[in-house]
Amino acid sequence: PEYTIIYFNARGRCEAMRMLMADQGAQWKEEVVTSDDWQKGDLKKAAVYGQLPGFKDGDFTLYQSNAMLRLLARNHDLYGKNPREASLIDMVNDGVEDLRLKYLKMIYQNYENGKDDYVKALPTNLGHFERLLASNNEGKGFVVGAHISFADYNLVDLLHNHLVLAPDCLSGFPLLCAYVKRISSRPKLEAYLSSDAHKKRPINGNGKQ
Ligand code: GDS
Repeated sequence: PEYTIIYFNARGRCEAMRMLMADQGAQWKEEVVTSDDWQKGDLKKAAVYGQLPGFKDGDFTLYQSNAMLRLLARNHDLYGKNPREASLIDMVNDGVEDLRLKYLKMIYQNYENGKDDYVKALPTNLGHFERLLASNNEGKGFVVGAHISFADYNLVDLLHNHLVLAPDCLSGFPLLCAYVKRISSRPKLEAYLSSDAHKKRPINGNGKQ
């Protein structure tokens, strides 16, 4: 395989990369880190910011999940056709990151008491993405430009997680709803999403979803 993911047994911050690689026909291998391995401390010391995931492209090692997505985007031409498109793709991805952080905070720190309020705020948080989609090709294609980008994989992954958290969360958003179905049914991506590699891997490391 050309790539290696070093991470805990979770979809977490790596699933958008896995979706991208599967859809682009890239090969990767998984080095799964157990909490026992992590407790030993050596891997934490070796990680640039003391956290996982880590990622290898041949002999090149990288940390920070969004940097990994951008590396893959540069390697596979998934970063727009000019600087303006690239910047819009960054803008979408930063918005995905903002919502992912809120989601992770709720999942890891406040699931029991915070889930209801989190779900109530979703129409506001998801509405931004519905409008972004509407502003590009009437919402019929990708979030930016005429081709898929790394932000599409990241956004669709985040929406998949939200559909598990709150199955009706996209009911007021017809474009997002059709977009998730359209992207998820790209043949190589659909094959990955229906494989055990995806289905049997928990969404989050603490078992909440
Ligand atoms: N910005 C980094 C990236 O994008 O790569 C974030 C990386 C990160 O958070 N890694 C986590 C980690 O290595 C696993 S992702 N944790 C072990 C450690 O720190 O020693 N993170 C905030 C974020 O993603 O921005 C979290 O909320 C993570 N949660 C998500 S899992 C605690 C528990 O189980 O509650 N022991 C760990 C919670 C935790 O790390």
